Amino acid sequence: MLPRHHEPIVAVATAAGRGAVGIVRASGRDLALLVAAVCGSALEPRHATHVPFRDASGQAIDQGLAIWFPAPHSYTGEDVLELQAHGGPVVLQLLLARCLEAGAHIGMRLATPGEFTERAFLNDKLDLAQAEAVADLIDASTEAAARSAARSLSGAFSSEVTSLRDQLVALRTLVEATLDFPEEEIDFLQQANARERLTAVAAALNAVLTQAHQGALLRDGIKVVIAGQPNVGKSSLLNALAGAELAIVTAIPGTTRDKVSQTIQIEGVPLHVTDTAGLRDDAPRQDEVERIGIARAWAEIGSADAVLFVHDLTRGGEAAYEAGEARIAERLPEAGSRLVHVYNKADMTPAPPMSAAEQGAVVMSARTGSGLDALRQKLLVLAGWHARPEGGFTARARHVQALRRTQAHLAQAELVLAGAAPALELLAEELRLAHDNLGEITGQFVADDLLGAIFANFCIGK
Ligand SMILES: Nc1nc2c(ncn2[C@@H]2O[C@H](COP(=O)(O)OP(=O)(O)O)[C@@H](O)[C@H]2O)c(=O)[nH]1
Ligand SMILES: [Mg+2]
Repeated sequence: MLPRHHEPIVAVATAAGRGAVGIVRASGRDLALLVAAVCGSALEPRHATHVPFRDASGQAIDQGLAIWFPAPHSYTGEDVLELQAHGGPVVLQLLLARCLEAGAHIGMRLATPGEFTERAFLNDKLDLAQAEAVADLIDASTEAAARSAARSLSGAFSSEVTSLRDQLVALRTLVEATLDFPEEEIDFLQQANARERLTAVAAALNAVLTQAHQGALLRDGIKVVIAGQPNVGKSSLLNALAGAELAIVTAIPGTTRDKVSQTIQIEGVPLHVTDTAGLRDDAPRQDEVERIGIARAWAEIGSADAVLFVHDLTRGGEAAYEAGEARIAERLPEAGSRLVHVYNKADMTPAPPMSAAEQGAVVMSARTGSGLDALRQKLLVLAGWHARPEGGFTARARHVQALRRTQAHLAQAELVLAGAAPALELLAEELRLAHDNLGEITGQFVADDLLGAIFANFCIGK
């Protein structure tokens, strides 16, 4: 039996549903017989040929373009056959079934999600960061995210990582060579400028980390929760940010019960904004639904990257309202960096002077839209976004974490080297660990279960 990664696979590569064109794609080590069976004859490599796609009895299922990519010049590095048929679900299922049947003698099976790209990775067509960029490009929720993913796919991120790795390898070679000649070790390292070189790698790594963090933001965005007492204008704020009437707005307290979420984009950064039920502890006892809504609101707040605490300017001074504000403030976690005070309904009444704690608060009106731009900018700052010229790449949280671990090992290495009598074994070990962590990004060193987790999130047929 063939190992899983060598079994021939087939899948519908286009999205489910009706379309002008639908594609069935097969990949495997030797698909020549499959081509002959389905297309009626051999095909010229990498040429589009118009052929009838035949079933086992020789009848045409459909006709369309067939493209034959013999190994190794294909997406996966194996033989690949692409059939471009009419994009109807039934036609494509028939073609898929036909490929399974015609390839049964070589063990043809359905591809799992991302399996074509996984093969491309295993056959060195792409490194792991590039393979991940394929999925990120497909899943991109904003134009900026798509452009950055395309740059990662073309290797912009990988080449930064590779350059770091080359510098690290040179340093490791130097240190390991020194280990073999203990009598001259320190002189040797000094002459080779080991310290300066290490500082230079660490600085280059910091720059890549900053970029990767921005790239991860573009891909993943941040989670923003709108919270506050009933009727302060939370749902109106969500609608204003989204530019659409998503959440129900009424003058009745307790209108929003379940959470309403929407992804909006600001300068290309996706923000996943959730409107919640108004927080109050005097919700009518019999109103089970509202009480569950409030519990959910607190859960959302707990997992948010940023919380917009909305206040109603028209009700300042009302005793019950002020008491409610104080109770919420008490329970908000880590008030501070993640919390933005938003004073709403500025169209009704002038804003009072802000206390020192509320400097940086936003005064706005969900009704007129005043103050919304300031709030958007505030959210970008909270997200950690730095507007920058074109040229960024997408990255994932996984990459950012690997870079942080690399950074920590380099910092350790710098500490060791700064000592009067540096322990060179320790230095060598920190450099090795830094190298390993860096290698996880491009997939040089990577565990099988991590690979499985990465490709499981792809579409089938990709
Ligand atoms: N004048 C004025 N009214 C607002 C503003 N924002 C919301 N409202 C009104 O306040 C009431 C409660 O709004 P809503 O968004 O449902 O508040 P929520 O309970 O916090 O979600 C509604 O009658 C809105 O029309 C605003 O900026 N100005
Ligand atoms: Mg509401």
